[in-house]
Amino acid sequence: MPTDAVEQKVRTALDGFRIELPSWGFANTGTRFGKFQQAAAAATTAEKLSDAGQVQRFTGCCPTVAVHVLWDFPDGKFSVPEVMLMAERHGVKIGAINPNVFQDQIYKHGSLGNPDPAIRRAALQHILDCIEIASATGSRDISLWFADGSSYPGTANIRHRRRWFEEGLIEAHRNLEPNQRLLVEYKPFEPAFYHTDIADWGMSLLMARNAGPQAKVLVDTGHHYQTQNIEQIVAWLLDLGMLGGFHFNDRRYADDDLTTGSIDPYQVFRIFHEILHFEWEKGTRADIAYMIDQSHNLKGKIEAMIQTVTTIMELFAKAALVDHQKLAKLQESCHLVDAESCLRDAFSTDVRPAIREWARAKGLAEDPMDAFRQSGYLERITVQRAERNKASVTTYA
Ligand code: RM4
Ligand code: MN
Ligand code: MN
Repeated sequence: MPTDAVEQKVRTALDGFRIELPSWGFANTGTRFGKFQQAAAAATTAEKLSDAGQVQRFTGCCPTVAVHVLWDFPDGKFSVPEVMLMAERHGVKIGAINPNVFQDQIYKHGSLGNPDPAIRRAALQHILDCIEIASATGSRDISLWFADGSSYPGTANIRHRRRWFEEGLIEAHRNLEPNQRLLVEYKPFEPAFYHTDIADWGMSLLMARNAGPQAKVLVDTGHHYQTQNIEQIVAWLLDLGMLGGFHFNDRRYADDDLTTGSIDPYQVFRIFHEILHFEWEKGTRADIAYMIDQSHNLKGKIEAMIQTVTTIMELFAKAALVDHQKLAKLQESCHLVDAESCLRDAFSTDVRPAIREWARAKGLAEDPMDAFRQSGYLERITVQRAERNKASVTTYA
């Protein structure tokens, strides 16, 4: 493809591309064996939003930040004005609202799937509070992930729990404003190791369909068994009008929350390809919330996030280079080698010069990582936060 055609396609693709950052991706996290402290990690909502603002400043495509209510809104809905002000100060907006029905002691045996009706009600109440917070922040999506499940055979009534989930989600849906959505995430295991109440995309799909028309499925790329064909799930959900959003990350073994594209960039490309091919075929944009859900225990938080966004932009841009018309014809006539090559040609194209060109035209940094490193921000926050972070060492046991 001639350079100016590549530039043109990349420009159009990136102009309409937005991806949401996770507030929790800037805080100190770890494994179940302990946390490794980073001197520069964010500890407060203000710090998380400030760090997210840096990623937005240098990449230009992350204007919103997903938040976890218990971690980012210490006083629940009363924290909303303050958090919104902080976001504004740092050049970002509040995005998806994530309820937390997995951390409190009452959730030891589940939230909406708990056999105790009082605990089910408490979980539902928290979700309803989050819907209210979403209304106050102007957020469209309430993003639900449940840790519910059981770890030993025979210890839970799987059917009853399914029905309780259905009831809870229907009730949550009833409380949505017309423009809001419930996104239902699935995960095969962890923290439950025998059964998980919403374990795969089919279960999410059924739950979302039962809840109501504003409920959709959220695909976290790390929440699948090995070798599962994620782009097929994406294609099916698109075709059914049920794909609500993504949590991007990469994995090698389980829910590893590694940097997107670090293990298998071709898979991310294939996912974007399914979406862009669908959009080409329908002549309309798919209504999808692209979000990142990563946890960098060893890499510098802000640098890892810039690396992620840059990688995602590249893979999205590559997918935008696919010649859809040509591919559709090749698929129809079953020209297998040429159809596959049509994808591979786009994937093999170096889009980095075109992205630099796009950034220059937008007045953005051509090399976001380098610009961030030159800015002195990291040195500044390291000095400001180091002492405090050292004092908060946590261990596994
Ligand atoms: C879960 C899931 C959720 C995320 C939590 C912290 O594994 O991916 O989306 O909010 O982790
Ligand atoms: Mn997730
Ligand atoms: Mn996860």
